[in-house]
Amino acid sequence: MSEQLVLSTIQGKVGILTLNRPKVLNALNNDIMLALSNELLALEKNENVHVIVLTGSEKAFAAGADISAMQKWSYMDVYKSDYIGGFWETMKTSIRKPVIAAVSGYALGGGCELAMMCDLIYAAENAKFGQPEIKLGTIPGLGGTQRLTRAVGKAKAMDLVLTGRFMDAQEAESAGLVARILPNENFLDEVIKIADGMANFSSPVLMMAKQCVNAALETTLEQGLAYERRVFHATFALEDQKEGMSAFVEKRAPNFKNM
Ligand code: CO8
Repeated sequence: MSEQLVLSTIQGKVGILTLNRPKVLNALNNDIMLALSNELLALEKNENVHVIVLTGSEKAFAAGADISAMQKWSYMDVYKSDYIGGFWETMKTSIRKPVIAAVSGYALGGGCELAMMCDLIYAAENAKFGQPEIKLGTIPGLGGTQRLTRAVGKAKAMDLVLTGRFMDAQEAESAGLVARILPNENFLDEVIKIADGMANFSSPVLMMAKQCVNAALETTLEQGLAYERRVFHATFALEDQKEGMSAFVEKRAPNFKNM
């Protein structure tokens, strides 16, 4: 039987997807990206899941696109493949629940780009980020020059892309790529604990909050503020807003119904 490329498990209201090509440090190819798309869509449809965590192994989140597969590709092969570009379409249009990248070890090339497609990144102390494509005679092709520049600014993005050097977790956090660093020990459990905290809030409000933060990168400030205000108004149509504010006033824990 062929190995499952992406493992999917559910803990409480958190769906956990684990990239599973450990022998090649989770190098990304068409099959693994397709499997990841399918598993993400399944978790998105599952009403019991409120937050999704995407992770790899202790040694590697993902060490990039599969170089052995790409080695002999012609222009037409690479033009036709666009496998992770297609994956981004799924993330952007179909996945409304928050997706957390839990990065332990290497997140390089397409691996770093995959982590940046998620809504936020938590890094283990041993995490290493980079866009080393320059060493292979090519450039980042899945957002590395764009999302990295937005996350860490032009100077550092230029430095990383032109030298191909790796950035450790500390540097990635101070540069703004990573939301938090967590100890290597029990790293995934700690990320799941944080995800579980989010997952106990109202699911529709989580989705609205994610959508608004993401809009900040796509709009002018005025457009973004107007959009946020409209979505803020919309939360007042939810029972969960009534419940959240009533619970505060009545000094009790809220019981969100996700509606
Ligand atoms: N592709 C294929 N195999 C890989 C990859 C990869 N990206 N990374 C590691 N492997 C394999 C190695 O070949 C090795 O296999 P084997 O045991 O059969 O020799 C195994 O994984 C373990 O790797 P190492 O022995 O090299 O482990 P080390 O601990 O010595 O080194 C590194 C770890 C530093 C991560 C090293 O493996 C490395 O530099 N890897 C390549 C990193 C890289 O260059 N990534 C960028 C790839 S290009 C890319 O991502 C472009 C994205 C755009 C794609 C667009 C598609 C349409």
